[in-house]
Amino acid sequence: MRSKGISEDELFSFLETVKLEDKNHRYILSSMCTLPHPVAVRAHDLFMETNLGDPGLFPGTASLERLLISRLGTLFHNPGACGYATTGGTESNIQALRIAKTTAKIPSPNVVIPESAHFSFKKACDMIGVEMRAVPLGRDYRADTDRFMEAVDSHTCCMVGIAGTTEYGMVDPIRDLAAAAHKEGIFFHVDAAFGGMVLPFLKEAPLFDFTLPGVMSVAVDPHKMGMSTIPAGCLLLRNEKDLCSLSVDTPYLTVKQEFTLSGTRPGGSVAGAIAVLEYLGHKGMEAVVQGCMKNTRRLINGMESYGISPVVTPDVNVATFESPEFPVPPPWQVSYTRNNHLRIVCMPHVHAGIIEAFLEDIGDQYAEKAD
Ligand code: 0PR
Repeated sequence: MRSKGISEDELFSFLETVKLEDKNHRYILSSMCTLPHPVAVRAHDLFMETNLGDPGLFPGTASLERLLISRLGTLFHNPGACGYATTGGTESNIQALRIAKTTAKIPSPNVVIPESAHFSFKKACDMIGVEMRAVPLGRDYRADTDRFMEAVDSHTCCMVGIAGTTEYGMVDPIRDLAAAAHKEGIFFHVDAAFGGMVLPFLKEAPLFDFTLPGVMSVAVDPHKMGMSTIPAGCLLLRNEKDLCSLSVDTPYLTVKQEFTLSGTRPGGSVAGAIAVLEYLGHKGMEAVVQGCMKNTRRLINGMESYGISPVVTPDVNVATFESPEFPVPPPWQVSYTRNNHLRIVCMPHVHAGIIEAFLEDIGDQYAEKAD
């Protein structure tokens, strides 16, 4: 550490220079995060110092967390759902698996997930000491229910379905998986970290939420399509007793028990998340999400016109393509899936003008290759 501090001017000149090294959002086509909505930034700023880890000190902020859970529970057809704001999909998935393991009380438990599941499930299974069984997908890049059930046995404490896969933007057959889990009496968790803020705003979307009796928990991330500040995830549970199965005693705090993974927890990003929902309402979210889907379709059509085929027709705004024969020119930031497919996420910051600029650059590469 410096023995004597530097001036504020010097400090911020240093910070601004460093920030210039970061990629510009104009060119970021690979991220499931986006520029936060201005009302999220303002709300985050207002609640900057609050700590939901000691909610008795911040009852106002704690009421915003309850409002966020209640709004999302209602959106997912269970106004009575309980839950809390996590740091994101990773924490929500870890906690869902902990709940499943704790409540099942099965010796040598395993968790069955589709191969498309986010790597956070690997971390979760490592941490809680359960066997992870990853089941190969069907040809449509969705979980194959029959194969899935072949991996399930009397030691299975949890089955997982993904509503909006990270790599291909697909929704698993959640209805079938949830029904099978229900029949077997197995805890079923839906990872809707991405799709949870997309599917409710589409005209024809597959069912993925508490409408299905087998669905016991849902992970959804306001810091992805919810345009909040980071970190803002939510874990929702059908039954309060499941969440309470994680409770530990916190004798010297303003509340005597907590079930969260983190201790100190930001109130700022929770305020940011609820601010966006209240400000935009269902209609505003619909406009944002449908705009992203329109841009996804335009991108797919545009790429096809250069002979670059889509791998699938995605259920959410993630487009994947057979790898083109030419490189995607910098400074565009794209990503590649484990199968080496080009992947582009059409987040709200990737607006129509950006898609056109990208397609124009791809068109130039295509023309060069043809020469
Ligand atoms: N579940 C799903 C379906 C996800 O897509 C992700 C993250 C998670 C869980 C984990 O969420 P957290 O990262 O919030 O814990 N999906 C993105 C990914 O891994 C996260 C991301 C976002 C990565 C922005 C890069 C980036 O620039 O691709």
